[in-house]
Amino acid sequence: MADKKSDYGAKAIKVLEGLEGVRMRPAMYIGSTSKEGLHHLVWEVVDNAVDEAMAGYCDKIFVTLNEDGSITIEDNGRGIPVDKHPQFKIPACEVALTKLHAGGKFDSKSYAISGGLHGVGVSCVNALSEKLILEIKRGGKIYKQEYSRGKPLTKLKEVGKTKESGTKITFYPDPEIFSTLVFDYKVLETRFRETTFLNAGLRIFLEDKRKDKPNKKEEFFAAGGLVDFVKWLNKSREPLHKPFYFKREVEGVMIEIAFQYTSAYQENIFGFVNTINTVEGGTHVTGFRTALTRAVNDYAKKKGTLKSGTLLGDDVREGVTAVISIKLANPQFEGQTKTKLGNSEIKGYVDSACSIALSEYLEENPAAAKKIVAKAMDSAKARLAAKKAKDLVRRKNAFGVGGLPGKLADCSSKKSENTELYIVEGNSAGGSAKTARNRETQAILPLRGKILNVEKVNPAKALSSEEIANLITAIGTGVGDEFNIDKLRYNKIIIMTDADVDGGHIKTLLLTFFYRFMPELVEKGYVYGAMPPLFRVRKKTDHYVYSEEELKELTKGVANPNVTRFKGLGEMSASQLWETTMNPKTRKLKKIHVEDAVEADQVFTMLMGSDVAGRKEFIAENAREANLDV
Ligand code: 0RA
Repeated sequence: MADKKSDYGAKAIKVLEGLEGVRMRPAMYIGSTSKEGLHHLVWEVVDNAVDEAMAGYCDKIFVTLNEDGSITIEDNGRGIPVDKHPQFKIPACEVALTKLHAGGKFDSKSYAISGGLHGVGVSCVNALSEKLILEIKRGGKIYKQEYSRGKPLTKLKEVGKTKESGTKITFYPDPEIFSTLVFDYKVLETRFRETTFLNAGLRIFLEDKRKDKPNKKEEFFAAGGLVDFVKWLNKSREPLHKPFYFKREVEGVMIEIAFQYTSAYQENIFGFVNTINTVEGGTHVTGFRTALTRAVNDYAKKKGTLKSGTLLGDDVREGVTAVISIKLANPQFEGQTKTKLGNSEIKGYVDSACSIALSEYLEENPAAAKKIVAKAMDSAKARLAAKKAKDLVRRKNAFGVGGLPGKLADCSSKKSENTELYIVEGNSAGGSAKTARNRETQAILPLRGKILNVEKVNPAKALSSEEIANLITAIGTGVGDEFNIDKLRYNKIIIMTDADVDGGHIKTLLLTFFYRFMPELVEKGYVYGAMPPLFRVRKKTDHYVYSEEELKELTKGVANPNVTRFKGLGEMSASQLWETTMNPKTRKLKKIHVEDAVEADQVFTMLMGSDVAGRKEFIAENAREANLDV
């Protein structure tokens, strides 16, 4: 009797481990049930097609956002096998779609994506779809099968003949599971561009056919793979040489690297493992950094350019844009967002392969090598100057109360959980904000006009600017290698500028500063944009209005609406400013996200760098959102 019971228990657990488990705890499989999780479904299917491309059987993937809100992913690979599965006695494709972890892994594809949240299989997509339609072209025939919430609605049927092969999956994400069902074209676009850069020769076609969205169609294709990737990343920068590229296999690990130095002052290194963007870095990135520092130092010493001392890693990486893409069978992902490669052997593999390739490259390309060394030596000089400037900042600040800038009206609370720093455009608005604020929790730092564009000057110059020094001391964390999040003096940093072009520009300058000098603040969600109202509409009571659409809505059918347009923060009284923009109970704040490091880097370089034409186009395209949505 007891035995029977435990038998039953084991069976029950088996069932729970199936697709029921995926529907019960979707976040465990796809990370979340919000926008990110929704897009994860797409990555799951597309990654399977990309695996097929990596194995050499597929060169086209079509992704279509359909009129009815569903999405179709079609590839010209071999097609998921349809023959009877020996164990389950149903077609192999049905196993792939209904059994957990059975998806895409029949044969041992050496680099199949298998780490972190990825590689949970198409069965998860099926489980979390209200409806899914599978179409396979294989062996001269076309097959079709429909599913709902992971269960087959029909048997796999033969529906026609064909000379082609491939897999087509259309799915409707389940409204019972997801808080949003709307795919974001931009998110898909960014990802697919990246995917084609990482898989030279693969074409991805993206089309938006949805009724309420602008119709769009794009083809992503990079014949030059990683070389095209660094060129694209540098399109708003001034390159110093032709991109370097190499590809080598070490102990079964495919290592592929491209880089190009530019006249910029930042380093931009992007790591990928099995085409997954490793935002937190890892052993592959460390291996490259080590090799680059050593190779440049060795070369500079050998040629007699560097007579004494050593160039630091920071010096050598100034202005470099690099993409490191490795493919391996068993990646171990670590870190807060599971985007850091942990495999310890990889550091050595990448380091030794790179060291040889880099030394060869420098020897064979003396013109490029000379520029790279000169850049690193300039950076070392600037670093020493910056150290002096930082010391100066420290001394300057010693004159303020408690080492804080004189212009800062600090809050009285020392508990950082609920304190806020308002960075305010203009001294007059700063004055109103000081009157309006809650003195206990809200600190005000007024800015005199525009801050320096940190994208266009070297770090030493940026740090010697008084406005920037004030910002750094008020925030408390320090910058660069001295940055320490534990020293952050406020729980929110709020940028409050006028809702006009100048205000937008100041906001972008500030965001550039944060992104380049204190990226962790943006990544961890400490930085916000204040949302001052655009209009006041006087009816029985006063209404504050934050957009043109809202204004239309509110004044619809009113003969002579009483509307005041706020041109700037300075036009509001202290009490209006409090009510509309500063009172935590009634204000609107917009959190600044760094959605994707690659995307953010592009936006910042374009907005703040020297590519004027690109900037104009971007601003025209993105209008008001441009300054907020980065
Ligand atoms: C298992 C085995 C084979 C291909 C696939 C799965 C496959 C899965 C997906 C998912 C989307 N597109 C796909 N394309 C292929 C290889 C079968 C063979 O040996 O012919």
